[in-house]
Amino acid sequence: MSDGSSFYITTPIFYVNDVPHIGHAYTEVASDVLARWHRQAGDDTWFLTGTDEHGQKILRTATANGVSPKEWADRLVATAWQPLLATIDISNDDFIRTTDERHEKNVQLFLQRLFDAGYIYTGDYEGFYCVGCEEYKQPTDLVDGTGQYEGVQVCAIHSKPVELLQERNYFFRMSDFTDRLLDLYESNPEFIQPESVRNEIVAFVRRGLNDLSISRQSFDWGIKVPWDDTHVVYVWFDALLNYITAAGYGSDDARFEELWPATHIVGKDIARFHAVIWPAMLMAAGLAVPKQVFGHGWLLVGGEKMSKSKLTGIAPNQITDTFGSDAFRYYFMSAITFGQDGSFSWEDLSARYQAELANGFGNLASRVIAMVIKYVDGRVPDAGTLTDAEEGLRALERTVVAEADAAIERLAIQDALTSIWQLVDQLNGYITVQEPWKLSKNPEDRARLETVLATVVHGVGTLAVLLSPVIPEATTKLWQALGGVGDIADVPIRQAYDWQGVGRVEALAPLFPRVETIEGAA
Ligand code: ME8
Repeated sequence: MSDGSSFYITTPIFYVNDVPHIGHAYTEVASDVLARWHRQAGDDTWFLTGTDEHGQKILRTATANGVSPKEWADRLVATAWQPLLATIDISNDDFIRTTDERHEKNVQLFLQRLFDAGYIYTGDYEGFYCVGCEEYKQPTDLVDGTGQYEGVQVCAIHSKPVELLQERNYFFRMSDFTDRLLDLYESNPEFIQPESVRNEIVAFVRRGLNDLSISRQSFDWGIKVPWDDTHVVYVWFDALLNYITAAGYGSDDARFEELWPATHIVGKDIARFHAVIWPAMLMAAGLAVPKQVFGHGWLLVGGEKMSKSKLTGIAPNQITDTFGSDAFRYYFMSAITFGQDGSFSWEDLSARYQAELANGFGNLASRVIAMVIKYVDGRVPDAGTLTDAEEGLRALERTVVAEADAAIERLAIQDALTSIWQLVDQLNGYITVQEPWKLSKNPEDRARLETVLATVVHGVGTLAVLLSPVIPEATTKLWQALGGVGDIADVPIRQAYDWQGVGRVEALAPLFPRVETIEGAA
């Protein structure tokens, strides 16, 4: 049943200079799990993702490939970024591209409003710019280059030289918002999460903010500044606005009122843009700041942040082709604490797949269905007299539902899975102790057998409902096999223990079959 809450969640919009890797997919899956959970809880949920298509980085890649930037973006969106969503089973409600008319038009509207309100002025910019980051750099952001860049200063993130910019640009009076931002962080400690990201950003803003250069004149792949078409809007200023242009800002005010503000899920690399520049822009426009900015950690491969430019990139389908999309989703949500860095390895993925999904959950589901078919002809029996063991499992179902929901509320996806897994383990333990295969041999034990089977069917159904946001494909199959009523995604997750079935089960093929070869494994 809906409690009427609205939940608007976003991923970053990704650069289309290259194809997605598992880092991008990680952000998508985490946001998708949160969106699916809230949707299934009956909350008024909207999940937005999309692509960031302007700026020098895209322009240079397109030029190097001999096509226009728009052609390049169209190609990458159609062949890589939209297909990614199907590969990992993302349930987004909208997909925004910064080249959409709904976006471009309303970025101009927003900028014009800031200009009219006196927040924009003309100034001269001189400093360093990293095209990889699409960001102006301070000298303290640079490090000594190595190898082919020995002797020059390079961007600490991309390990590539920065470019000296000298341009006449438009500036946003961001420095005016230093105190208001600090007040926001203090009065709403949840605004930036996790704590480590929050501390870093608060310390950064305490040092004082500079005004922000928000236009570029030396190239034209961008949205034109409305009062001066010799300038295009700085790509980050343009990109951040996607969260409101997609929600109806400037085009459907009633809808915008309903949806905004959003929870932004981003990597910690870009948390500062979202928790400093973005709320300052919104404050200047007289709009509400985001509900929350959560900066998750890095996926590390071989101890380093995985990235295409450092050739450690792994494509999501390298994993899903072998293990399936559910395993991809489960693995990254359970193996890594959301908010901390986590190492990816094929060995770890493979071991967890086998132990947790195949042997733990998958085997439990198969055994339960198979026993109901074998011992009671597929008809789910009614429970008779309950002993402490059954009462304990029923109570655990309720505890786990409450714990998991509370964990999702604080975006602790891993904790939610840890709670849910108590039920997997307890059900497996219960079957071992009750030995239904022995009960089935003795007609006098029939009532007890029925109670045991009713209890495990109930527990497995509750698990299916609770795990549906994380492993939607497997739980849909299990739900059908259990004779669950309706679409599993519509079963109220906060009352998962109250699920309804038609009273018959059907055969179920293994949910997580044995994986013999591990493609891409070292
Ligand atoms: O920054 N581990 O886009 P982007 C975890 N267009 N997550 C990773 C990752 C890794 N190793 N590598 C990338 C941009 N990510 C801008 C955003 S939003 C208004 C504009 C994920 O294509 C993570 O979410 O460089 C990170 O923040 C994002 O990809 C960067 O994507």
